[in-house]
Amino acid sequence: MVTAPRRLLLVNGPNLNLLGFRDPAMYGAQTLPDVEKLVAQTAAAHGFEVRAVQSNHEGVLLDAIHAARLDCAGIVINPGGLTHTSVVLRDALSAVRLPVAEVHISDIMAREPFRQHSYVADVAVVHVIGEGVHGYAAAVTRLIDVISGQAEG
Ligand code: CA2
Repeated sequence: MVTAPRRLLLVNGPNLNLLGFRDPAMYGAQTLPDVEKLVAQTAAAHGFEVRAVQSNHEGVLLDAIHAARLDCAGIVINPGGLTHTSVVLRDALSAVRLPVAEVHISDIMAREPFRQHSYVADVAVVHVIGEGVHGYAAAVTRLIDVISGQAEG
């Protein structure tokens, strides 16, 4: 029997390094390190560790996603603006065949029309949208439920 690794990859896309420094009315006051700590603590409560990556460069995100197939059980991702533009990001997530949780801090369905389509949505099994930064914690819990269900099945 092969045991799944108890590790998640957390991916934050372009501009999310600015969390807490700009636009708190839209994205809240917490910083990216706050988000990464919240995700790590939530995962640790379920016995999982987290590898976190944030980049403003699409290729760096693709490389991190590809590497995850070797040692992660699932991916939590807020692709930022790439959500609405990136076929290559979607293809990478699909290719690694890991369960994916898509997170958006804001309610993209209530914003501009160009934000209302996600290229990632149908390759993700968990979607948490518009719950603020706490949505990341909900995504971790729901993703670990999926992973645990797969392990039992
Ligand atoms: O609501 C989300 O989480 C988004 O993924 C955030 C993206 C946006 O393009 C998506 O439509 C929805 C933007 C991330 C930029 O983050 C900033 C944070 C602070 C200040 C400026 C940008």
